[in-house]
Amino acid sequence: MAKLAIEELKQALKRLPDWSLAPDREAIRRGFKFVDFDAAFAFMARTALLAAKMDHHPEWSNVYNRVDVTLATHDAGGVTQKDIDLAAAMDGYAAMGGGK
Ligand code: H2B
Repeated sequence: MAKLAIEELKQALKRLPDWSLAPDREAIRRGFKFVDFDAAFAFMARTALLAAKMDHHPEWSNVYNRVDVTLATHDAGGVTQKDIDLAAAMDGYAAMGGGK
């Protein structure tokens, strides 16, 4: 899968307003905040099942109710449609779990 050109990426990010371009590398980022650890971890569990199915995996860290996510396609050295699709799915799971 080929990485998106910068203009394509900016276009795609218009539909993902809570995500931004990482300043330091070719990746997109979003921080999620949940009501507590259980909600954050439920979100991570849903995402993990999808990531396994997609064979596409987030870089993320969790501290209590926060989950910080970076998405990039390592094989392509940048952001691909897979990252955009995973970001959109994560937005959906977060909304479902009361995440912001
Ligand atoms: N996840 C992400 N985010 N980027 C990749 O390039 C990638 C991946 N490659 N998950 C996959 C696994 C690849 O290593 C396997 C062999 O399909």
